[in-house]
Amino acid sequence: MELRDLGFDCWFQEQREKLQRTEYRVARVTAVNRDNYLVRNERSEVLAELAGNLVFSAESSMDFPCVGDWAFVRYHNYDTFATIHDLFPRRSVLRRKTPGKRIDYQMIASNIDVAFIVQACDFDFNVRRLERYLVMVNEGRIEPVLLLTKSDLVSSEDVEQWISEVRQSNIACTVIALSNRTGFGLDRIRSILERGKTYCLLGSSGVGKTTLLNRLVGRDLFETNTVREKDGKGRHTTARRQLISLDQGAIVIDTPGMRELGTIGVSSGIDESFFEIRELSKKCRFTNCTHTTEIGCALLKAVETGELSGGRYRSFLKLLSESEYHDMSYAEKRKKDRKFGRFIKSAMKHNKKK
Ligand SMILES: Nc1nc2c(ncn2[C@@H]2O[C@H](COP(=O)(O)OP(=O)(O)OP(=O)(O)O)[C@@H](O)[C@H]2O)c(=O)[nH]1
Ligand SMILES: [Mg+2]
Ligand SMILES: [Zn+2]
Repeated sequence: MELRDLGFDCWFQEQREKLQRTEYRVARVTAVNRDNYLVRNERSEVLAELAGNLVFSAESSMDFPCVGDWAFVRYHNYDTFATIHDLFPRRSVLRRKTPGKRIDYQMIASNIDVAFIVQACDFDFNVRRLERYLVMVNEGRIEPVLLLTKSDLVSSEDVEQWISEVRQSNIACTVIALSNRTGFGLDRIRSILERGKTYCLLGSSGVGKTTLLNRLVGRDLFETNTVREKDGKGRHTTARRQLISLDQGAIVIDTPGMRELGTIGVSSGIDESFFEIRELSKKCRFTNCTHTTEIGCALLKAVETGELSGGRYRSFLKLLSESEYHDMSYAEKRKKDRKFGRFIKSAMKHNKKK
């Protein structure tokens, strides 16, 4: 195995030459535990700890290693243990805002090429949630692919219906329906996996992320669990994020099911995920249009004529207000906090009247 097989491509090679940290070796962070890390290089995977300088210079959670990071490390005890001294710049990141008022991010993974957003056909399909994931993925400059699992539990008409709902929402990403049980669709997934590229599995608990990974590995390497009978929800079986190399050369990161995505806190991903709304809004009469009550608002008009679906419009407004909220100062936030609920409510009500 070479570093290239772990995803160390020319971009990282260039960074390495630029940074000139020749006193260190290079390894990829494959798991983050409570007190330590796992790092892998072309030879082996070993436990690692943070070097003091990294701990002391860290200013936020973003400065700590996350799964997928490339790191400058030193090996000890005949290469059985490592210390992490610095991180490579990240080419892409998946992160979400931590719940609560404090503005901090929880890192999900880094240096991902493709994010598989996984939803189960039988209990989990939801376009609005998909849009939230897309904002996060687009903001991280990562290519999204939607996987609809458990196609064996619904009719093929249902699957068609879900896919057309996605298309009606102007979501252009690749959609693959599959069944881990029958194997339907797995060939299509295998055919898009490329050697040396990193893929990340995202989605609610119980949708079959780990089962899919086991199918790709070819044996039951990782623990999976049945979903609860009463609501079909998962049991949060996967407890930590980890990076796995497949025999055919692709790299996959499995993640624990997310309870919620949290507020988005970013606006750049929204523009990409709602590009048709962004285009439309250029036609609003006022450049600072809030798209809620203004005369001459192109969005409100489009909802009225049915050109834009009410659901997608509400979803856009909601994500937009979350991101604006994030960009405000603390004082502004406290003031807006009280108004915020009312704002959303009235925007929704306004739209319902249409
Ligand atoms: N019928 C059917 N069941 C599936 C399919 N994929 C997964 N399952 C079942 O769904 C349950 C949950 O699968 P997991 O792979 O543990 O789900 P997960 O997304 O990894 O869940 P967390 O680790 O909790 O986030 C298991 O009982 C799987 O056997 C599928 O395509 N069809
Ligand atoms: Mg799992
Ligand atoms: Zn407008």
